[in-house]
Amino acid sequence: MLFKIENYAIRLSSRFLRRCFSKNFDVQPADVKEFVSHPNRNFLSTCQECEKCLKIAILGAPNAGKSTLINQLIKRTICPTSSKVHTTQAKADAVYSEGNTQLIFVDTPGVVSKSELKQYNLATSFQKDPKTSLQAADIIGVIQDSYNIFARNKINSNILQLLKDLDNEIPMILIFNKVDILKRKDILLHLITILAKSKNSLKFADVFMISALTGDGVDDLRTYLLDSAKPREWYYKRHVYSNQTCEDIIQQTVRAKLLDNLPQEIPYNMQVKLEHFDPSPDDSVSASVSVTCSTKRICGILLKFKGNRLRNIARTAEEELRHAFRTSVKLKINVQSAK
Ligand SMILES: Nc1nc2c(ncn2[C@@H]2O[C@H](COP(=O)(O)OP(=O)(O)OP(=O)(O)O)[C@@H](O)[C@H]2O)c(=O)[nH]1
Ligand SMILES: [Mg+2]
Repeated sequence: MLFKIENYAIRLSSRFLRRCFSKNFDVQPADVKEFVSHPNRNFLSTCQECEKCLKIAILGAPNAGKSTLINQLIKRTICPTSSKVHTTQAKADAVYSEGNTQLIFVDTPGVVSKSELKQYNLATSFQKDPKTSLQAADIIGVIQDSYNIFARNKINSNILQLLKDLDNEIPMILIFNKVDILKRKDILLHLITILAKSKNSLKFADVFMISALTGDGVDDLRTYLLDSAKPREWYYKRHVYSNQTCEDIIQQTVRAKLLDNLPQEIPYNMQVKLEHFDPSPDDSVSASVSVTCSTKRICGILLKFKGNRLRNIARTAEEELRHAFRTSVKLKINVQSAK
């Protein structure tokens, strides 16, 4: 039965994703390479004349606001965000196409050290993916949380190490985020001096001060990146916004909202799985997701306040998915206990 449901979900998902996402799209990543190396003549001449592309790897400490910024830049809530650390678990491409230019943002998990990886029992992607995201990047955006008094005065040592290990020199920009909650804006000038203008600082091509939450400064950053794009064939088709499947996006969004709404470590141990995904002919989507808690007591915490907590999680996830897919989304969350 479960197998049937999964197959059904995947079959429907591929139909829906044909519009928005690359993974189940008729051009698979492997095919894209083929397409690039053996393009038809018309396509090649059009591309070579006018298409531009830029791949931007976004690096930052956990919770710096990387995913929130990418969502603002691409104008869709594709990347999961929450107030807790380690929301993004693996790298993912988020794509923005405007006119003849395509920007590919690589969202990455917050950079961690080997000991943190072990201590918090994190997947190996937390260490591997920030590094691999740099391999094909044209530019690196380092995000600094300007509100975090413990971290804002220096570039995270794990990031420094990653940048030091790079074989090629890749242009970098420094992005100070969360300026909306900074009471004293003059602190930013001090931060720029010590992080970008001192003798020992990294060489940043430019510095931006933004609020990924309110969108302040994000348009300028997007324009800068559009202007920096290089004449090159696009990697994704115009209507593709992500290399993730719809299934991934729904699961990650629900997990992020669990992180937002449940106390402490509890949500990190929950398993989220898409059970059913049904796009209607009118383009609206209904989906159901199961959340498996380790014990009945944990289920009780999720169902607290007469189910209002769970309803709130479903409603906020629905809103984000609506913004991601640009269509009406109905989401049902089923809670079950592993024991
Ligand atoms: N006030 C304020 N909050 C922000 C801003 N940008 C992000 N946040 C909040 O910071 C928290 C973390 O944002 P994320 O985008 O999930 O951060 P991240 O760097 O992707 O985090 P990880 O994936 O866990 O490494 C969320 O609660 C966001 O709403 C900002 O500009 N201002
Ligand atoms: Mg993130």
